Order: sequence, then structure tokens, then C-alpha cells
Amino acid sequence: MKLIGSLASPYVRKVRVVMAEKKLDYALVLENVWAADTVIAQSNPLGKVPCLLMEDGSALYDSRVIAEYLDTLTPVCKLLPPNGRDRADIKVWEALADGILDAAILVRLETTLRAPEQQSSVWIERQMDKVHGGLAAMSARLGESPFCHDNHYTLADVAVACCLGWLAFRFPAIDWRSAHPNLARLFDKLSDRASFKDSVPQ
Ligand code: GSF
Repeated sequence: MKLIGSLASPYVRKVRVVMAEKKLDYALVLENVWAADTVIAQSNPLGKVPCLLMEDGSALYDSRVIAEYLDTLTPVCKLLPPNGRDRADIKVWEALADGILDAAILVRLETTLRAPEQQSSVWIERQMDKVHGGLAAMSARLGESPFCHDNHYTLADVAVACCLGWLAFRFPAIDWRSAHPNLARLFDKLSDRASFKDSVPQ
């Protein structure tokens, strides 16, 4: 399998962490989707990474689909239960973490791609509310538990740590560590895993 991605993307990181945890072999193919000559649309018509190229030439996207698929490939480090409410709860964690990223990335694009006079402060504020509201929701949901779901490591933890790691990378001014020490505790614990150490955003 080939994973098309970038070293900065939190969604690509989620897939890389899942690959590492499940000890799956793959080749990482770096692609700058923002470059004028990007060929990403040949594999993903949405022009986004991550995109997983399969042995038969077909492609899988997006990160949630890829992560779910990879988890079925081997029983090593199961990250999702096969069905039921527990699975749905973990997927909600993932939707929450990815949703925070979606909002923060919209802010980043608004402030980096647009000239200051073209930027909408109303839009930026709307997205930032989602980021702060999402962080508060993750913190409340986590409480004092050692992991996001059911006292053990799941895809929820992978998604949350990738979200927090990217915020630390691109939005250092958002002080989620002080506001939500329980998220910081979880993040620091997960950051010690080889899968996270080997995929720090850059
Ligand atoms: C989001 C992928 C995405 O936005 C997923 O895979 O989970 N829901 C999707 N990827 C960004 C890179 S990044 O900001 O991580 C991307 O490829 N953007 C290119 C574009 O044209 O939006």
C-alpha cells in the first residue's frame, strides 16, 4: 500500500499512527496538495490527503475511511470494536477531534491564503468558537479517565492526540494545556508512544 500525504497534515498523521500501531507495511508518498503541479486529483478527485493507494490500483480516502479499513486488516492493536454503541461512541470522538481540525484549518486558510482586507472576522470567530467549544467538549467527555473510551487505547485517542498535536504545531497561542489539563495529561502520555514520536508534525 502507498499512503499519499504530507508531514504536516493531522489527518495523514492519524493514518500513519494507525499503520504503526497495527504494524502494517506501507510506503509514504509525499505530496504537496497546494502546489500548482500537484497530481493528487489523479488519486482523490477531492484533491485531499490522506489518500491510500491499494495494491489493485484503487484508492481509499478520507482518513476516517482509511483508519476504519486498516483496523480490519489485522487483529494487532484493535482500535475499534466491530459494531454497536461502543464503536459509535469512538467514531463520535473521532468526528469531534476531526471537526476541531476542520474548523482550525479553515481559520488557517482564511488567514494565510487571503489578504488581510479580504478576511472575514465573523467567519474566523465562528470557526474559532467550534475549536474552543470542541476542546471543552473533549475535556468534559474525557474527565479523569486514562483513555477517551472505556479505559483502553482506541482510535478515539489517536484522533484526539493528532488534533491536539496539530493545534500545538499551528496554533501555539491556543492554550488548551492550561484550559484542559486532562487533555494535556492524555496527550503527553500518548506522545511517548513510538507511533506518535515517529510522526510529529513538521
Ligand atoms: C480531510 C482531509 C484534508 O482536509 C480527511 O481525510 O479526514 N476529512 C478529510 N486534508 C487537507 C490537508 S491538511 O490540511 O491536513 C488537504 O488535503 N487539503 C487540500 C484542499 O484542497 O482542501
